[in-house]
Amino acid sequence: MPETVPQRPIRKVLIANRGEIAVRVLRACREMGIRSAVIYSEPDRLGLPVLLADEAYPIGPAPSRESYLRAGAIVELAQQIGADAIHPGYGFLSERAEFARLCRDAGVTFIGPSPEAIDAMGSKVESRRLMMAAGVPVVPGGKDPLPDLDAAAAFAGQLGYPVMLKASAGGGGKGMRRVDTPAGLASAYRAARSEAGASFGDDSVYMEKYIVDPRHVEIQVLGDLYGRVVSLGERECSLQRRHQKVVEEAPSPVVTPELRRRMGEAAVKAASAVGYSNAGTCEFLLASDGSFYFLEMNTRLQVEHPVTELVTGIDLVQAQIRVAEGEPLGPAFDDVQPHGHAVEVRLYAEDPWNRFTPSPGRIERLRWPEGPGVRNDAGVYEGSEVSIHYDPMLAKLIVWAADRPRALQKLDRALSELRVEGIRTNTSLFKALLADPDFLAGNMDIGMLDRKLASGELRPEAEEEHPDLPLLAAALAHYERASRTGTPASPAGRSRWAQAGRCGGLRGGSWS
Ligand code: MV4
Repeated sequence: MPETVPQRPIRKVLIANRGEIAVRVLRACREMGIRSAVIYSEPDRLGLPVLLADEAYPIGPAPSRESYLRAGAIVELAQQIGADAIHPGYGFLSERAEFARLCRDAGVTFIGPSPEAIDAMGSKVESRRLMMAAGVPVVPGGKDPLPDLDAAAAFAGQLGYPVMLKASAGGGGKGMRRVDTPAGLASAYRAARSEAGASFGDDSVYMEKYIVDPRHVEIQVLGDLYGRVVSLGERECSLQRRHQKVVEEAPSPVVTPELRRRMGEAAVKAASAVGYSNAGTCEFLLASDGSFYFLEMNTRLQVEHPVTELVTGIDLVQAQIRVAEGEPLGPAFDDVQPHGHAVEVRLYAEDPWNRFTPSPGRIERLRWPEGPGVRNDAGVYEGSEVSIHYDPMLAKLIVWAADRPRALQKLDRALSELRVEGIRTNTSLFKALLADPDFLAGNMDIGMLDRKLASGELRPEAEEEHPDLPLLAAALAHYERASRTGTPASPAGRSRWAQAGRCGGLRGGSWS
């Protein structure tokens, strides 16, 4: 029986975020009959969340510090407008224990884990220690920060090279150094300490065995307020560029039902060890021999949550709201297994062939992919200004099909429908990946994308076919026929390209 006092009913949610995730959350609210309110910064005043939410409140100028990170002002706003809960989305305030604590103190439900759980998973050495005690496999290595270089050398000798130095306080790759030989240790040790100090205000580092060419596989968990935690299966997230995920999929091409069960069990143990509730993700390194190691837990909803939604049929945002309201996880969450295959690509306003330079500006024309099995979680629309102030992710394109080859075909088809004019996007990188034999075979590791980008093997040929060539040809054929006969071409054209040429190309647009 539930022991915790039920939370207040959630009738209105304040969404403390922007872009596609604010839209994602307000959609869940509307489907549940819950009012949604968003905050917005000055450059976001015409953003999609403002257009779609029930209520919208200005929160400050462009810099996040003066807008989306104003924890106190956001909680006060929630109280003023009578919001029962705050959804933090991802990034911004989503993993700040102080913010969750402010919400709690103000009597506003934080749609996420407790501040204690966020804190427990926030420190690398702390969470490692907790996980070891709970019997969750972690990468072989130290329990404590290294006191000095001599201790580092001794410990590396024990572990065997290569080793990895990591910031005790941090995560996400800051203050991290790979060391291959004793000769490289001193400089790596100094560099890791100084980077850790600059990034986290704590320059202590610890050491792990370096895992060579692993995959990044993460497990989605969900916990209720009564101590029940379930696994919703894995996501394969190995395709990353400099720690930025580019493509994610579920299930992983290499995870068997048996491995899924063991990784799920480890993730549930990890979450349970810190009294976790709400949605969270346990990141693992999966080595080529099938061994896996807990890395860290992300105590928030993640960008790539839709692939899990598509293979489980569970609406994660609705589930977050329900458990935050005090609803126990029901039988629908017993032994959830993936069905079919989902792939997500992150569409960015950036030039993948020019050092991924951001490409801000106005989206002059936009045609989204549609049709069977295609989901588009976008934060922009035709006419939107993509500002330099925030992450340049425009949308997430997610496809579902019965199996991986069909999902990749569907992604290819969806990308062929996508047109964005006015800014550059990374679409051609996805096209290149869809022609890559390793990606098609599901052979990937965390370094694969960076290696392929460095070698230039993904770069498309200069004389690659222009997607609108058929349209241009149709327009040309139309003019030629018109000039031969002296009359406009017949409206009943044989080819759909010719029709398209008449309908769009001849009016001055390059595509329709
Ligand atoms: C590692 C590792 C290999 N061995 N630890 C990168 C970010 C941080 N979350 C942990 N990271 C890694 N830790 C050991 N002992 C390789 C990485 C790593 C990585 C991990 C997940 C996803 C992408 C990555 C890219 C480079 C390195």
